[in-house]
Amino acid sequence: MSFEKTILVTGGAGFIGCHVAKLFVENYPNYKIVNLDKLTYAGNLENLTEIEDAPNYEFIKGDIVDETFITDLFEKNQFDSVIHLAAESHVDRSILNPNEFIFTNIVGTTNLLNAAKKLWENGFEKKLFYHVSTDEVYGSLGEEGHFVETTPYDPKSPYSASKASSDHLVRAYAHTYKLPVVISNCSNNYGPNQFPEKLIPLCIHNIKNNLPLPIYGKGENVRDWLYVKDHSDAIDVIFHHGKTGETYNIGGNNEWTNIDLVRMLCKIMDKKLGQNEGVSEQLITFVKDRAGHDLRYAIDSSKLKNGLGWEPSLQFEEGLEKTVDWYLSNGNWLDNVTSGNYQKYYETQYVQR
Ligand code: NAD
Ligand code: TDX
Repeated sequence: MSFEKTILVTGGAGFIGCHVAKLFVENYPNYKIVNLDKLTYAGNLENLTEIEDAPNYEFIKGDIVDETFITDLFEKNQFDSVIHLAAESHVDRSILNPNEFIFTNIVGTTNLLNAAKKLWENGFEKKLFYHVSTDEVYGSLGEEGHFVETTPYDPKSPYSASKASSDHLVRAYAHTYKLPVVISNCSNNYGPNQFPEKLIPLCIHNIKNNLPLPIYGKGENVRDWLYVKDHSDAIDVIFHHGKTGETYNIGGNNEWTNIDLVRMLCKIMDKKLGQNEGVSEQLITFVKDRAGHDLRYAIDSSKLKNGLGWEPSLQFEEGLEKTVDWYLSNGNWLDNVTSGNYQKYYETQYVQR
């Protein structure tokens, strides 16, 4: 079977990556999608059952930090494009153990850049290295203002510093070697398949199991939330219509303090679990703040909206209900990912506070 393009998706067994992989496999049967993932604690092949037998899909287990493996993989597969999502992605883990973030997010990204540069050395026509990044590279906002694409970088956590570093490397390869790249910086995602270490799925899991809902500090920190399928749609639009060399901010225009968000989630959970309103809220527990906790993120995505016509499609409450429905009807998924080392990680977390 011959394909119009062969695209490497990295981190396609993770939360956002699995939605991107499914979107591309299902919507573009003329593209071959190769999903490369190390299957860390955050990677899960159960996220990909819908496409595992698709004729235009292949999964490869591997580590982007392994330079020789990556160089060989590019030579063997002759990729036309890369959509790079593989990363260590959880801020709290980066505070506990920064080194993994440096290896995967910085060294791993550089290995991919080098392999793409080598493979495409005879011409960059129709080639693209798409780097998926985060709004956290811009640092933390006060009460007012939004991040725009020209906001100076000011990362504050080991995670965001590693992502900022990878963004700089991608831009440096574009500038120095003319590698065709595009970068998007997105706000907080939520939705099906997110590992229950991040705020929303952690609270869903804990309410289900009658466990405390840990709110860092006073719960006044603000995040801008976007449904994961809206993010994958934005990636599709930018991949196909974005201007090479550009950066696009992606956001939900949907700011919530953590405490207000968790209260809304508690109401939805009470309704879905058929219990009296107020039952889940009793689990809210204020705990020691995250070290260096960024106060507020808010994204201005008007460049993407005005230039490429993308907008978020879901209202937050609707998206949260869909998310809760997914977790409640995928109890096995949740049980599987919370077995093994999950409990051990949370014990370490709680001791720290
Ligand atoms: P995730 O942690 O759910 O998934 C990361 C995936 O990368 C996993 O499948 C993991 O196995 C894989 N991986 C990790 N190290 C690897 C390595 N060395 N080699 C190969 N694969 C490896 O992350 P996510 O939330 O889906 O985030 C995906 C990307 O989007 C990341 O680059 C992240 O920085 C970015 N991002 C995330 C958010 C968010 O809210 N989650 C927001 C903006 C940007
Ligand atoms: O138990 C918790 N209690 C709590 O109050 C957890 C896990 C989080 N929080 C707070 C910290 C943040 O202010 O909730 C907010 C959201 O936290 P996370 O879900 O850990 O996300 P955040 O740190 O904002 O980073 C996320 O968005 C940007 C992703 O994890 C990153 O990968 C992405 O780049």
